[in-house]
Formats: sequence, C-alpha cells, structure tokens
Amino acid sequence: MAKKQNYKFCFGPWNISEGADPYGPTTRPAQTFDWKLAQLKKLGFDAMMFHDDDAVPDIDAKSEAQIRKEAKELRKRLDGEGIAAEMVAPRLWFSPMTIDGGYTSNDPKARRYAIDRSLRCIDIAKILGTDLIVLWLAREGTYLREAKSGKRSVELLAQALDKMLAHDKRIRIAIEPKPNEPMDHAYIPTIGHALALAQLVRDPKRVGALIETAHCILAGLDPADEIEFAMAFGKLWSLHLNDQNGLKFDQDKPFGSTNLRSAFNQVRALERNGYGSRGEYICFDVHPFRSTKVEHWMDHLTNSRRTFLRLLEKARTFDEAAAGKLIADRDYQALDQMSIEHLLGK
Ligand code: XUL
Ligand code: MN
Repeated sequence: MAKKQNYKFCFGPWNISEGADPYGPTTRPAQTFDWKLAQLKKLGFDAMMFHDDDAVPDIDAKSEAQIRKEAKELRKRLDGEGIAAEMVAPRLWFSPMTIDGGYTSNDPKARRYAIDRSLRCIDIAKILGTDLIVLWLAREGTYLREAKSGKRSVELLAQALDKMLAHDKRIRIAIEPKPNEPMDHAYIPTIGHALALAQLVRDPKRVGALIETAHCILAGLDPADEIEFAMAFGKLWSLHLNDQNGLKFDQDKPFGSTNLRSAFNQVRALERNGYGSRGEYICFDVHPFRSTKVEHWMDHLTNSRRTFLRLLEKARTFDEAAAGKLIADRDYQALDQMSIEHLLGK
C-alpha cells in the first residue's frame, strides 16, 4: 500500500447546474460565477476546474489582449480566495463553428477555429497557474460512418495535439474519453485509445488521460480497471468521479449513488497506486438531480466527497493480508463475501 495520501478536492462551475434537460427548462435560478466560487470556498474544496469560457465568458467575441486581461483578473480573485485552478478545457462543442466537430471537422475553417480556440485556452491556463489542459473530445466523432474517415480523424487529432504542445512547452494535455453522447460514436472512446493517440504526437510524455466514472460505464468498462490501466502508464493526471446507472444518457450522478462496490474499488485503485502524490486532484463531475431544491443545491458535491472519504476508510481498513490468503488459495467465493461484508460493516 502506498503512503497515506491527503486528497485534494475540486469541481467546476457547471457542476452547480440549474436543472435544464433536453425535455425541459431550468428548475433553479441561475447564479453568478462569484456565488459559485464562494460556495466552493465555504464548503472547503481546494480548487476549481474551468472551461475556457467559464474563465473568460463570451470568449469568441474577445481579442487575445482582452482574454489575457480577464484571465489575469480572475487569477487575482482566485489567489485572493486561496483557490487553485485545477485545469482549463476548451469548450469546443457550443460554437456554430463546431457543428460538425472541431479538430476533425470536414471544414478546414472549423478546424482552424478549434485550434485557435485551444491555443487561447492554453494562454488562459498559463495565466491561471495550471499546466493541465483537459480535452473532452465532444464532437470528434460521427453520427454515421460514411461522414468522416476514422484514420484521417486520428491524424487530425494528433496534428491538433502537436500544435497545442508546441504553443507552450510546459503544458500537459489530459484527454477525457467518452464513447458517445453527443455523437453516436466518438473517435477516442476509452483510455486505451487516448494513450495510443498520445504515441502519435511529437512529445508523448505530455499527453495523458482523465478518467470519468460514467464515461467508462458508458463504454461497458470497469472504472477501477480503467484507473489502474492509466496509472500503469503514469498517465492518470485527473479524474471525474461520479456514477451512472447503465447504458443511458450521461447521468453524472453523485459518486457511489448507483454502485457502491464499484465506487469502493475505484477509491481502492487510487489509494493503492498513490493517486494524488504528484498533486493530482479528486474532481467530482456530478450534477444535482433535476428535482433538487435551491436549499439543497450543493449536496451532490458534499455528499460525493463524504462518500469518497468513507470509502477511503474502507479501502484503508480492508484486510489485505486476509485477502492475500484467499487469493493464494484461489478462494474467490470467500474473497467476494469478505468484500461485501467489509462494505456492509459490522
Ligand atoms: C462531458 C464531460 C465534461 C468534461 C469537461 O460528459 O464530462 O463536463 O468533463 O469538459
Ligand atoms: Mn467530465
């Protein structure tokens, strides 16, 4: 077991969402960014995750100089509150320019837009004091196979990564894979794909991964195994813990909400491989249930952290020696029951 880690926690402003879904409007009134930052601080979280336009709203309408100016102002506010920026991610999926994808769009103008915007995102990250860029490749995929070439799309992704890496020699890029939604099929659906793509760029050391629980489940994979796979390569640079009830829309439920045993195994995987020892954060990409009242608006975040910490105790008190004996004896039936009893408590 690695040395006991003091974990650091974060979330993004989009995790205090207002309840809109594709079938209905918001159920809670919109709140300002300052209010969200104040909640994060009040609840004792350590850092905030940012999309580029969380940091600089209406980014496409602003000049490079204006973007830098606003990012510097934000940095001052974060420093004043003692809150770090964990990462910055280009939100490439909202613009009319990226209807057909960003880096893999069939339209060269759209591809250029995606790269220019990613370079601005890197500038913002630098100003906010983080070297971590997260890429959720939302529209880099197709609705139908005939629409794009898979091989060419992978080449375009590698070229885009190279341009980003060349723009700033310090940044690291964590790819956040997701197999579907909004696309029918995404080109980088799993951690294996993300790490294989890293091998096509000029500086593979600076391309790693972010694992989201729900995204692994949507790909039919086990989140704990995905975590260990990425950690075997030293490439798990960030994490979006949440939960997902099977093959449905991306639910972003509170951590442990659907499958407590899977959540336990995710925490155990992180703990035994020393996640956090290089400053990595535990991030919760969770949303309130649509029915949530304003007075309970932050509970999905505090509950996710509480569940994580309780499962951490379970991971730390799991009887490894007893488990080792059962493994040596190939008595997996008893190992199964031992794990269940441990989670149930006495
Ligand atoms: C999408 C998703 C995003 C990313 C950030 O499913 O998880 O919120 O985490 O761009
Ligand atoms: Mn996510």
